[in-house]
Amino acid sequence: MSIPLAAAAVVNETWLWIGFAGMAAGAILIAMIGTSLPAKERHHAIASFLVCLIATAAYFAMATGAGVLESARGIDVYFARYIDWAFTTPLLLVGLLMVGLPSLRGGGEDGRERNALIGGVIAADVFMIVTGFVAALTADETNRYVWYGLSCLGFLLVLVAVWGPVYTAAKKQGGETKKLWVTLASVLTVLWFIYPIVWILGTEGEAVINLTTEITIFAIVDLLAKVGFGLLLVTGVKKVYSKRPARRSSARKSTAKKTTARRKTAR
Ligand code: RET
Repeated sequence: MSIPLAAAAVVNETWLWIGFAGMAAGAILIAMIGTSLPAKERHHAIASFLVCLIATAAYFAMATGAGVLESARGIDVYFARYIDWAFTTPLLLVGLLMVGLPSLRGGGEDGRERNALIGGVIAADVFMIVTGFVAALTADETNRYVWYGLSCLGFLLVLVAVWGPVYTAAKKQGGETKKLWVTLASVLTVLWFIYPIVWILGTEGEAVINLTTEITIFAIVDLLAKVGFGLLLVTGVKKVYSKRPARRSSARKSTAKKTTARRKTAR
């Protein structure tokens, strides 16, 4: 069934404004929950807040027409999405990795390995978004699918890292942390799979679904992947932290020891 053009434009704009309002509400809610998190864990709320803030701006740009361009193929490309995703997807992944990877004290070889893993995941993710954007702009069909394939490769690398070394680390942490990580990683994986599917079925790919359906699905999935995931993360971290027995970190203990020793020698 085809919708009259003017009516479709109204529906598109309405969904973009729903996206805008939902992201803004999510940002406020996450910031409020963030204030009740212990200082050590507050970075989760800050990252999730930023994810929603960036998306609020992207949806505002798309709803007002500033975030869309006409490609060489003559289709509307909502480029604001890709700018949004280039910043928000790494933030979401870092949130997941910060739950799964154990906190390190002292650094050393473990710290280098951990940094390389985080850097690698972010690089593969940004590669996925940038090549996806190039695919959207490419007029030649073969080339477009080459870019799409490259983007899917980036996505695969992200998933391999998440369900490989990060999962192994999360399992080692055990208990509530492991449970929270598995929930977050499963939600993220299922939701993220929807993006390349909608893309290929949508106007940038095979145009099996119309622009209105595409905008509607992206708005709903975006809200779930950003606000829903963010809420799951901050409330989950709050719960896990409140169950953890209070303990002084070994790093702080050793600093305290060094300070006492220094004070003694000074006397
Ligand atoms: C594209 C098209 C090319 C192939 C692939 C894609 C994957 C996109 C993903 C986006 C995730 C966005 C999120 C945003 C909100 O928080 C670029 C659509 C693989 C996975 C989670």
